[in-house]
Amino acid sequence: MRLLSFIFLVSGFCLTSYALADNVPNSPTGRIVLTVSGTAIDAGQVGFDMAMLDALPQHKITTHTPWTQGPHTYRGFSAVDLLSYLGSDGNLLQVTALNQYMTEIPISDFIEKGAIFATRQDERLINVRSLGPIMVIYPFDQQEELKSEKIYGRSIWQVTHIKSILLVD
Ligand SMILES: Nc1nc2c(c(=O)[nH]1)N[C@H]1C(S)=C(S)[C@@H](COP(=O)(O)O)O[C@H]1N2
Ligand SMILES: [Mo]
Repeated sequence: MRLLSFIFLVSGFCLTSYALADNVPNSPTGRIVLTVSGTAIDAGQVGFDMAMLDALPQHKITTHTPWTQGPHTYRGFSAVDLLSYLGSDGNLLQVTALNQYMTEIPISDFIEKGAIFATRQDERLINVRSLGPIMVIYPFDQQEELKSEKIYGRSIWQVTHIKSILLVD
């Protein structure tokens, strides 16, 4: 009986992840806004247009940030879903911006600290002038301890490339 429920659980999980991957278009048709490379990504580098990023599960954060006026509602995807779609087993991201600024973000920030890659601000696409098209947002208003230089340094905007790395200790 216990084995049977285990099998149900596992097959349920597989179906869910398959459905998720199946949901995301295989290749971009629009402008590529993000490239992703790294551990266990056989294709080398994968390009994403906005439609592909929108097909990942969406998460919302309403918060102030040190770089924007007033509270805004940010919507976007989690690194966890991005890596699971790509089949990458990385636990650390090297994230690069348009201005070549680079920062490292542990995957645990997307699970424990609730960080997201935001592609919308108040349901609108974010243009480069407004620090888009993709910015890393933490729920600063919800967790005081996020207001630190360490987390500000990880709050990268104008994101263009993500490299997934598997750190083993
Ligand atoms: N695209 C991009 N994001 C970035 C940076 C940058 O130079 N470019 N600087 C980072 C650092 S080191 C900090 S502390 C915060 C705040 O940067 P600011 O002091 O220029 O506002 O943004 C982070 N995000
Ligand atoms: Mo910084």
